Amino acid sequence: MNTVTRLGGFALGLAAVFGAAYGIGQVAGPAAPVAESSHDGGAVHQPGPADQGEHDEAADRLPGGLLVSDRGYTLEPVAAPAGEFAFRIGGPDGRPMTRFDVAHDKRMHLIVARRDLSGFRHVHPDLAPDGTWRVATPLAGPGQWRAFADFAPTGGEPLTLGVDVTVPGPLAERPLPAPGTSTTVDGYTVTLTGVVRPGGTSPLTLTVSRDGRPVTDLEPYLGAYGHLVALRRGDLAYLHVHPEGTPGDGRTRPGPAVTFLAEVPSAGSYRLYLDFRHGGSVHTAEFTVVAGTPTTGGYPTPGGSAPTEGADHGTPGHGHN
Ligand SMILES: [Cu+2]
Repeated sequence: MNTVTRLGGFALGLAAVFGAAYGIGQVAGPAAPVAESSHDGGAVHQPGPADQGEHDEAADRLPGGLLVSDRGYTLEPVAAPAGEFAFRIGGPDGRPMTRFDVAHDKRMHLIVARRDLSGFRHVHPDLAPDGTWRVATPLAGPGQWRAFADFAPTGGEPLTLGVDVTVPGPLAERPLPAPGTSTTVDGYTVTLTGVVRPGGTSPLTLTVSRDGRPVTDLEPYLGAYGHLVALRRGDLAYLHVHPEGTPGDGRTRPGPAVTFLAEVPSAGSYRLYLDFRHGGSVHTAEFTVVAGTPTTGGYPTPGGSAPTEGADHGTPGHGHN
């Protein structure tokens, strides 16, 4: 397909998707522009109704990122110019949130990945006074994307909301790379040690080397020597992963090893994305790991045919290029 045509369709498609989402937001909540925050400096919003409480209990059992709306907060994509991704976080009072706490050095972490777990990006949007977050679009081409907003609203608990965003165009689903304990990115080799156990917290250590030598001068990134995101295959559950130690605490070394504690809720395949900073740039090393009993049934495997019955992915006839 002609590139210009394809890009044109891409931009129009984005406008259409965001336009639709924006319309829903307008109907569902107060649309009045927020001239001034209604915070009174003291009161903390308490979700009152009993059904809200039950909802919260259910949500507490879920991994992050599966819900577009949780605990009164809603992730709302809004119309944006071509080349930009924009969204708001609707607050418990229905208005866009404008106050967020800093977590991991930022007030907002936006993570995107295609539903096939390819195309991962981790970016930090800018907040406009009206509560709109904007960033150069991290959606790198056509596909079914999941966008995660990871944030801590002032006065509320940290949470991660997720929303689907479709970027129209030729769809080429990529098979999930095979599980492995070593990968290369930008000239770095990163190895993974540790066993991912379902239903608990698993220590994972990632070790960075370059040209066969350990990298011992990693640079702090987001308040740590690495930032790890894990997504579950099948539903893109967004898992909590905490780095062990912080730069400057007197015991945490700037590489070559960085250790994380990953909470893995179930058996299955996960994709790990390690962001680390070295040489003034952020690099992302990716791994596929399997927790518990491998769940290969229903998914296509690289280089081979696999049963596709009952799978969302692997529709017969899909090209894997
Ligand atoms: Cu971030």
